[in-house]
Amino acid sequence: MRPTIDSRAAMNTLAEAVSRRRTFAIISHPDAGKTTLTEKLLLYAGAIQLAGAVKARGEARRARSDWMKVERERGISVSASVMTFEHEGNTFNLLDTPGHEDFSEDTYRTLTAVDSAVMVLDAAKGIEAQTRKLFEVCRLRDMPITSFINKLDRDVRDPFDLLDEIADTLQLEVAPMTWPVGMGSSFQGSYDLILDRLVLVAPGDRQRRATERIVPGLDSMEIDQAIGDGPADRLREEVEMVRELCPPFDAAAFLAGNRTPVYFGSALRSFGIGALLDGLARHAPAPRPQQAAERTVAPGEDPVTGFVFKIQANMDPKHRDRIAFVRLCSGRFHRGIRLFHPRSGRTLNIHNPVLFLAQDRELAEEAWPGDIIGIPNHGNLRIGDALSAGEPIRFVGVPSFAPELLRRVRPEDPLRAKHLGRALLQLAEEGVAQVFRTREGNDWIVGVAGTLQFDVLADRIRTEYEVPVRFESTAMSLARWIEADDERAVRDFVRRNEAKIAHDHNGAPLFLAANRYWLDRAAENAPNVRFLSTREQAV
Ligand SMILES: Nc1nc2c(ncn2[C@@H]2O[C@H](COP(=O)(O)OP(=O)(O)OP(=O)(O)O)[C@@H](O)[C@H]2O)c(=O)[nH]1
Ligand SMILES: [Mg+2]
Repeated sequence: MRPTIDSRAAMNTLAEAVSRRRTFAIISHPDAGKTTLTEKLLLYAGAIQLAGAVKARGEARRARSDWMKVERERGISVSASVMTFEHEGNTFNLLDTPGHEDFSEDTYRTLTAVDSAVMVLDAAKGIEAQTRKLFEVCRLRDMPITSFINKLDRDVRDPFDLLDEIADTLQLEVAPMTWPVGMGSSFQGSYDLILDRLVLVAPGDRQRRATERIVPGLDSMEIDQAIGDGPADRLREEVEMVRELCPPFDAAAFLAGNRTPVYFGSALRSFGIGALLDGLARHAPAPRPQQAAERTVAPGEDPVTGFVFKIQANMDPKHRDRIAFVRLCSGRFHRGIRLFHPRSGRTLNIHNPVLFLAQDRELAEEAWPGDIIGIPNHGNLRIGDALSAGEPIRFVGVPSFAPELLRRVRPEDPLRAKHLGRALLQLAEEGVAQVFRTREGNDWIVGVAGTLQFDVLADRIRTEYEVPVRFESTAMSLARWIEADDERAVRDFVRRNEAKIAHDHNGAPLFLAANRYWLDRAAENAPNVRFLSTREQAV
């Protein structure tokens, strides 16, 4: 059938919408400045007028429900947040991730929903442990990385030194896009190596978008007048060196994940944000094809598909709702659409999807591939679930990791045991922690990657479900999902090890072991059974 004019026009809008979208995560070690940068990007794009607005909104929200107590007390992010904003005709979906390793599962899952990442470095510290780990996860996915070297308003390390460190420790080619002039109290701005012009920091209000002063060319005397003879000469020398030593930006090398464009700036002083945002608009990839178990899904396909990569309950205490964060992979999504949910075999009516704007949620009338939408639901959507126009599709790559720490959890008041069970299951579905029920004794065991997760969990169970809890140590320290080609092998293993078997919130069986020795012994005795430390969420 020849396409009609109408369907061709529709194709154009889909293709165009896809080409204008940039969906990226901001990643780094704790405290490098991700949340500050997020806020300044919103400020620069005009999505907010005053920095502090995102935090203020957070504060207002936190004041109502203190489940972000850990966040407030320690000044760290514990959960990824999504922000959608427009800038010069492009739609950006930004995901600010937590840097703390105890919350890294949330970050790993977030990385499955983006097409590229911005890696933030603290210029005084360079590549830190968690940045490196997150980078490795990106590399496994061949994800293009844009680097932002932050905190130039402080006395930091030599920029050449920092570039060397990125290149050496990450085996990544570095292509500086801007070059800083001075640092700390003598930080004056940066030279744009692509547009060949000097951009000067304007002293002014840190909370507003800074007005930048621009001096074109490297040879003009104007530069000497603007920053002084000494710094001007030094800049000319350094720019020459950079051009000799570093490869130029190359789109293909960037998209393959081999070369990173590097920007210098100060999120706190709102400097270097414009160059970064323009760079993302120009070079960061538009929504990429997504891998499903059955096939690869191209963003330009008409039927709508998407997958759930995050669940967050009780975002709005007034509504006690659960929001499934869905990354759209293909097609034009609209409010009221009916989507097939392969895991349950049911069709869902999506009548109140939301978009996450800087200061508010808004009903999503329409959304496109690459967009992140929120679907309020009562627990029928889970992490890893696919949605489609009818195809029984399963997207791959959203992982679950075996926990590092296990504790038994009990309610302070035994009469609240049932409530505790409900709370634990809901929070497990959200991915706040893993929750296991032992076959013998029906104990609740929670598993986490780091102890801070216990704090968040206890806080949320207490404030959102009104069940004060305590954690007790258990004799078990390792949990592994068990699987076999022949279901009977699993059933047989479960029967023989009844006392050491638990089930996760999806009902999948796990083997709990006191230590490595017992795990190895069990594995030797059951050669047909696989003991898995990660598990695909897609079911
Ligand atoms: N001097 C200076 N301080 C900055 C800059 N950017 C951020 N900071 C400060 O660094 C601290 C951490 O900033 P955040 O933006 O919360 O860091 P984060 O990376 O989001 O931290 P996590 O979410 O916990 O991983 C805060 O005190 C910021 O004010 C900067 O450019 N210069
Ligand atoms: Mg943060």
